[in-house]
Amino acid sequence: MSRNDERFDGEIEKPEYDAPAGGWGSLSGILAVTMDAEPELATIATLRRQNKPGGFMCASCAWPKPADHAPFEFCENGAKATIWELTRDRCEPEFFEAHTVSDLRDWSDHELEMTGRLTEPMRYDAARDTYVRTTWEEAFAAIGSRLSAIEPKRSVFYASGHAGLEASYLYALYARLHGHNNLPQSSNMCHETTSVGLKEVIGSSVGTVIWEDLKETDCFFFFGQNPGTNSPRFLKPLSEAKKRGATIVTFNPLREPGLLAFTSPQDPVDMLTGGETKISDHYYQLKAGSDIAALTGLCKHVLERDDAARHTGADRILDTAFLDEHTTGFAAFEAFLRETSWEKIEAETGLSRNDIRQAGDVYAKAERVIGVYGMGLTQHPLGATNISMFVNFLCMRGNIGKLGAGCCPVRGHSNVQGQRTVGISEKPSLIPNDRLRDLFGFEPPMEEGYVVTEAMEAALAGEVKAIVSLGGNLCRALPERQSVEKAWSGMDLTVMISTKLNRSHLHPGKEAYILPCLGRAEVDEQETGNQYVTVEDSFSHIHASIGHRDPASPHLLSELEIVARLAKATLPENPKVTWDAWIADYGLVRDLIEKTYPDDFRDFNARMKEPGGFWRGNPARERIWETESGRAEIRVPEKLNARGFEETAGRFNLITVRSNDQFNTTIYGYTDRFRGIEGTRDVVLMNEEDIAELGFSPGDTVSLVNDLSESRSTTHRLGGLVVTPYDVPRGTLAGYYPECNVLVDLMEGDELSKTPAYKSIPVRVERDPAA
Ligand SMILES: Nc1nc2c(c(=O)[nH]1)N[C@H]1C(S)=C(S)[C@@H](COP(=O)(O)OP(=O)(O)OC[C@H]3O[C@@H](n4cnc5c(=O)[nH]c(N)nc54)[C@H](O)[C@@H]3O)O[C@H]1N2
Ligand SMILES: Nc1nc2c(c(=O)[nH]1)N[C@H]1C(S)=C(S)[C@@H](COP(=O)(O)OP(=O)(O)OC[C@H]3O[C@@H](n4cnc5c(=O)[nH]c(N)nc54)[C@H](O)[C@@H]3O)O[C@H]1N2
Ligand SMILES: [Mo]
Repeated sequence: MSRNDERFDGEIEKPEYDAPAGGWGSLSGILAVTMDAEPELATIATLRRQNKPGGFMCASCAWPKPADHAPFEFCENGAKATIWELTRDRCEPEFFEAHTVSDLRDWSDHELEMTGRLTEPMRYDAARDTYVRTTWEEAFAAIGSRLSAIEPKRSVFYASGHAGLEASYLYALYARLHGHNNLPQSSNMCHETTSVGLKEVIGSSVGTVIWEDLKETDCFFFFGQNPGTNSPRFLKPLSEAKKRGATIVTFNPLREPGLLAFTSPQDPVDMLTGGETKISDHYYQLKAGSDIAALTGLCKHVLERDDAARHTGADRILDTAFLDEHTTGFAAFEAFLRETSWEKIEAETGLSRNDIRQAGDVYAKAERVIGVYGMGLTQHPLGATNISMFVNFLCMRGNIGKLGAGCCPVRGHSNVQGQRTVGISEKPSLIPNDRLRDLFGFEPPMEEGYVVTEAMEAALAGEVKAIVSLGGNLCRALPERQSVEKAWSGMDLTVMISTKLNRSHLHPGKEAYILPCLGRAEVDEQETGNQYVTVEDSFSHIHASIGHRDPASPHLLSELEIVARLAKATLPENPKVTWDAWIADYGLVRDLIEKTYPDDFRDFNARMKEPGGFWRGNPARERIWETESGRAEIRVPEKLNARGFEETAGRFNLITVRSNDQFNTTIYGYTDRFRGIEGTRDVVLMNEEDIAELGFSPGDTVSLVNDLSESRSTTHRLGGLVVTPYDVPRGTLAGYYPECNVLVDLMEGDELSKTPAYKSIPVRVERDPAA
């Protein structure tokens, strides 16, 4: 039996390195961080309030918060994020006195974060190469005067998906009042492929699924999303769906234990008996980047079954009513499916046609299918084509806009989707400029701003002089670390609004500030009392969040106050722009959001505390298609794989993934419990046959070299990686993000949205010289 015939439709075999996701393993995972970061007992009380009405919304991922919540409505990683934020460790001005910035560059990302919460505003002193304590007044005045001296379009205001809707709305307003649309966001590295690609084909830039659908669906298809690690609260509705008979089919090059089995830490019986729910019924390990071909195969099989049904007079397999009434382009797609041979599909995916047919049968039998995807589809040169193919697949049986069905991109940061909703966008065409004009009496800038990779390229070319970063850690998150660090330190001004120390602080511009802010679980006391903030989850539900904890330091300001005071120090006075009143009462900002986006935010202040949040609606869910054609657009893919390079001998496709002991560039520890990797992140996961063919042995130390980077000024190379045998298809390698980012080309990304190709990295493997 070939490896690709491996199925999980009988008894599930547990990978030997794994215990089910959730369960005791997840509790011990939390405990490991707990012991590291020494939380107070009060932290446990805080965890009880997480993701519940009257409490605060998790600062980790954007997975929705249900109305009917469990006693503990958090997961291993949400708990880690909270404990991490509420650490007792402090990174105080005295710390910086003892360490120059150059010295700190030798520290690991983990060590930097472990210094604890930042407590006071800091200014970089170039003469001493260290950050020194400053006052908020000095910081705002200096930053304001520096920014107003730079031509507006030479500044960039980045946001990393954490800050609430109120601060984000004001941040976007600040940029536009200043005169630019340089508002890149973390989704530029993430689901921008969805924002642009999904929008083109169904008219919605966000997913169409909500909680009700999870409860009604018969079947999930997972493409390139890893819930066990990245959205663990998803495992609960998944195992509930399984218990009522739903089927789960997964396409992923790696066998991800979190997609195989789950034990609910909320279920005492499961916990005591070790009872576990099998997650995926079928698991197909396709070659990285071959989803277009796999989806072509699935659609081809559906078409072939429909042909057979027509022949025998049985019920049609295609939802012809949906295709006729709601889509355009199906005829060309049908011709493409007939022309594309199974041989080609097998060669691209490494899967057999029988496997794909088996998955296609599951699809054809299910009445209501939810398609779930994540970074495995978005972070490729043809990421947008991946998504349009995924939509084609769903459309064939009318699986968009009906109960229990739909398209479910799983978003990353807790408010990444919401920040886009309230105006953090580099595209003026997405902004209600007329309303901004009326509300604030100014002429909004119409020149399109930079996405985040373009901003770095422009900085390298000397065209961007200043960056303000509302959260985030671009020096680690972006590709080509070597170039990004250079871009950062070449700027006139770098301003980081942060909770913890990270590498981006260590490449200061000529003038540089660290502005420490409150975390989401902390009290945000203003003139009118403790303030609520709001966030939007992956299902477009808006939730209020309020902190109860004492701030980590009396000097911290909220993100909203920092943004508003920066703006006030930068911009000329405008009677319609009342920063101080907005700082005093965030409810006034919500009124502005409602006036700017009346359809989405009707009765915002009244509705924000609804259990489960309020839904801001989605026309595509009602089968109203806000596309150019007014229909869902079925498109023919131009290629069968999403890679931007040819497969040649010795060239591998490296994908970069997350461990369950990290949140993006924040490294909690060195245990990837699910994948059975302990004590290091410097590994390259390889198929055993590839290891043997290259003449390596497990445990050897190798370098990865970007196979196409020689034509550029710097060769992208990363050494010191330990060869680790893993269940991954031949030709595909996996390594950790962010360590592998030096290997990714800054400007190699999705053709439509420019999302970096973090899952399509052409590399060759070289033996490291003996140490
Ligand atoms: N604990 C934790 N939670 C997080 C984060 C975190 O770092 N840690 N990050 C947050 C953020 S910002 C985001 S965007 C999300 C990301 O969450 P995910 O979308 O799950 O992202 P990844 O872990 O990057 O990759 C997902 C999966 O894609 C698979 N994959 C790689 N290449 C391909 C391919 O070509 N085809 C297919 N079908 N699959 C492929 C990988 O094997 C992996 O299982 O998680 C959020 N939640
Ligand atoms: N190779 C590779 N690279 C990738 C990816 C990949 O899959 N592979 N994924 C990409 C994706 S999906 C994303 S979203 C980006 C992430 O890119 P970013 O969003 O830029 O990075 P984060 O690691 O999430 O940012 C962490 C920092 O945010 C600050 N922070 C934490 N909480 C708060 C808060 O509440 N407020 C404020 N103001 N600051 C806070 C802390 O200082 C912390 O150090 O990385 C991308 N990079
Ligand atoms: Mo993300």
